[in-house]
Amino acid sequence: MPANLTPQYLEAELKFKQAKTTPEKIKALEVMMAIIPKHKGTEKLRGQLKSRMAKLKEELQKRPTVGRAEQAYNIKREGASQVVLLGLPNSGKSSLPSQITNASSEVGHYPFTTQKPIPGMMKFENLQIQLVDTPPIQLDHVEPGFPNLIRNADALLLLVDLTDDPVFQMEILLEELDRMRIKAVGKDSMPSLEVGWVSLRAIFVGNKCDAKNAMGAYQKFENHFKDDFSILPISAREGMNFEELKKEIYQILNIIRVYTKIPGKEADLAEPVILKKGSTVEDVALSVHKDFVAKLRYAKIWGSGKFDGQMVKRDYRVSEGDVIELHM
Ligand SMILES: Nc1nc2c(ncn2[C@@H]2O[C@H](COP(=O)(O)OP(=O)(O)OP(=O)(O)O)[C@@H](O)[C@H]2O)c(=O)[nH]1
Ligand SMILES: [Mg+2]
Repeated sequence: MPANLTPQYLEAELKFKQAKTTPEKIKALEVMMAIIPKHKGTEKLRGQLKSRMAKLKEELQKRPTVGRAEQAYNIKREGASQVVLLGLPNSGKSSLPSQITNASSEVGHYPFTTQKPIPGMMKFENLQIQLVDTPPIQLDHVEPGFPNLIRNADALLLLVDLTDDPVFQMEILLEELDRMRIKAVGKDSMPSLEVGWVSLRAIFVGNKCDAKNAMGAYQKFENHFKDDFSILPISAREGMNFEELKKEIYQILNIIRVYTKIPGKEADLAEPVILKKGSTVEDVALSVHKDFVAKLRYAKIWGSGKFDGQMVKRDYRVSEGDVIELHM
């Protein structure tokens, strides 16, 4: 008997194949299991999905044993996204989170002040974004666990000191990332890479723009990289350009915020549902409750629809700011 899989199922399967982490895979598999047509022709496949799920859950339990140094690099994700801050010694990495997050990293006028990554939460409008301060990137040494922390980030802030040849600093950073098989990319380009490589969106930040001659150095730095990357001067110490920086961070994360409402009630605009750009009504349902996906019949939408309260199907792509009423 043919399996007769629906387009929704095939789409869910594609998401499963694209999932990078075990929790992401589990989430995608849950959707597949919920929406797979339940008839004789899919019996075998349903069995396979079940055992795959069991294996994934086992994998999640069986955390590999890691050394203490490596453990320090295992930063629990919190908030809408995780952004990792990278730079050479003394570039001012720790000065930034001390000012724009709830965490405080030690700031020192000497290099190698920061010895392990320190997460903090940065508020942007109605969102909390995690910013992770890190020990400096070194030329000849990488702490175990550091490459993984970077690879798993949603985006990077590459920070250079404008008082000390910023173009050269950035070239070193990019080279070190290359050695970890990480490709920093700008807003638009997501190149296809060889197996084992990851590409991560990055913002180039020139710090210490308050210092003498820093803006001259910034001009050169900007001219050198502006075709490919978003670039911004800041002063972590004096608090210059923080609002622009936060906006740039949100832009590069490739996420959207939508809001759900119950019929007859207003949406709570303080509680966004955070989704990847390109997500559908079905993804909205999944993020509210996994059982909703199978039961979902249609949604009504305010915002990107042709008119307020337009009825849309589960594969409708939602946009930033949409208000969505799910109907079961
Ligand atoms: N003028 C100026 N100095 C800054 C600025 N940001 C940081 N500094 C100074 O740069 C030095 C290093 O700052 P940190 O924030 O500790 O730098 P870091 O990159 O975390 O250093 P490591 O942890 O050692 O890698 C300190 O003396 C800071 O006061 C800035 O915006 N302007
Ligand atoms: Mg530091």
